Amino acid sequence: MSISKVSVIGLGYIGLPTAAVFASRKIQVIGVDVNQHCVDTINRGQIHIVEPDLDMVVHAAVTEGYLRASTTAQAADAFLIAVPTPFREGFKPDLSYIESASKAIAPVLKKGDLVILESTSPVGATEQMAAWLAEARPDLSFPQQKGDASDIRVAHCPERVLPGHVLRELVQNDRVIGGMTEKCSLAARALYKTFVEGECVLTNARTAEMCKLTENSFRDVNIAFANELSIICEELKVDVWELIRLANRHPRVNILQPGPGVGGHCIAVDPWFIVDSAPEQARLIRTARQVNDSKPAWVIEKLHAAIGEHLSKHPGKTAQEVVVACFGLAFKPDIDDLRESPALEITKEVSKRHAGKVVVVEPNIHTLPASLEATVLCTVEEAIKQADVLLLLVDHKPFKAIAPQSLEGLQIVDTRGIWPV
Ligand code: SAJ
Repeated sequence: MSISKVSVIGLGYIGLPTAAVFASRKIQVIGVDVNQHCVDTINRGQIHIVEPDLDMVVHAAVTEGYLRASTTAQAADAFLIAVPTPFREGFKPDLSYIESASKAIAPVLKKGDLVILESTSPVGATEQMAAWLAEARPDLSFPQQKGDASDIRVAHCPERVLPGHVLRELVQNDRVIGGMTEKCSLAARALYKTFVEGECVLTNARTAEMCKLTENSFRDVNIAFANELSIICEELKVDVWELIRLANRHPRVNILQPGPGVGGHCIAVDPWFIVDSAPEQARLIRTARQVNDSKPAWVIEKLHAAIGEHLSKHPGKTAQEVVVACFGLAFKPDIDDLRESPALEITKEVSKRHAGKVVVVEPNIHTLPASLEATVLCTVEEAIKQADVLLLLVDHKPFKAIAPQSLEGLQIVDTRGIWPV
């Protein structure tokens, strides 16, 4: 099949970089998004999200005429759906964005087109998408009806890029491609091979869906192991950071790092899709989610204990006079992304509960979110100068560079193990 025009539906953290990379290979790309502001921004050659170097690639793609954004679907040879798949009440996956995207592209589909679902999805979502498309276009045939002889090819190809390294990983990572039939897989591979330097490995749609969920659940379970160790070590008075360093010297042990909880839009969400599909069987995966989700409350308890300890060393002082400094709001180090961040949740809770002043250090942002209006954004130096109790939540580079002697005498809760305690 020859692909001269690609349409990417959903211009967020995955869709926009993908659209831009196709365009950088001189393929005509139409990006579609329901958000008018995002469409206008892209058509001006600018971006509405934060990702290193993406602004340059989008700017070049738009000025050279290869990338154009629109709020309505238009005809193309291949459609990539990269819309969100959040969960609703009870951790049930919400496929409504995929349904809307399917209904939006259905009218412009023509014989020979390829439709790829890139959104992280529960097992069976690609088949469901194909069913929605078939319902809207009874004049065309789909793989579930005609197998390899279908008019439309359908595949699932999950994204696996790490925020902050998206442009490099999009090109270099291996891709798992799960077609509804073999011809679907081959068509999708031909498309990705226009820019993917990694291997494109073929499988079926259900395995590809499960593969993506498995990767993120694997990480979640391993982080939960580290988080559980940190809670056990606190009870046993063992330094968990030293413990993990030592255990990792074993050639077949590689424990991840404990933290204040798991944030981001993927690792804290995707395992629930497995739990929802197999609630009886997914015991370990569910428990890992619960362990990681319970970590912020444990950190807040530790902070209260530290405030209590400070007060016991300073008789006559009241909690109102204790200044707490929270270091870091982002969901992981050296990025400015605060969405789904346990550090942000903890800081909000501290600012609500603590009677005294709360200051915040987050070197990657210039203004605090509205939910933290009761706190003050300040520099590392200002925070150390005025605070009595420091709460380290994110291991940003500038925090690792703080000289240990400047922390002497301060009460510290370090959820990342970077400061001497
Ligand atoms: N975290 C820890 N301890 C660790 C590692 C991570 O507490 O040892 C925490 C981080 O602080 C953060 C959260 O986990 O709050 C998630 O961060 P991350 O760097 O592990 O992952 P994400 O969410 O940025 O990206 C993940 C990646 N998946 C895997 O590494 C298996 C990425 O490749 C996926 O493409 C992405 O999810 C996604 O979109 O699904």
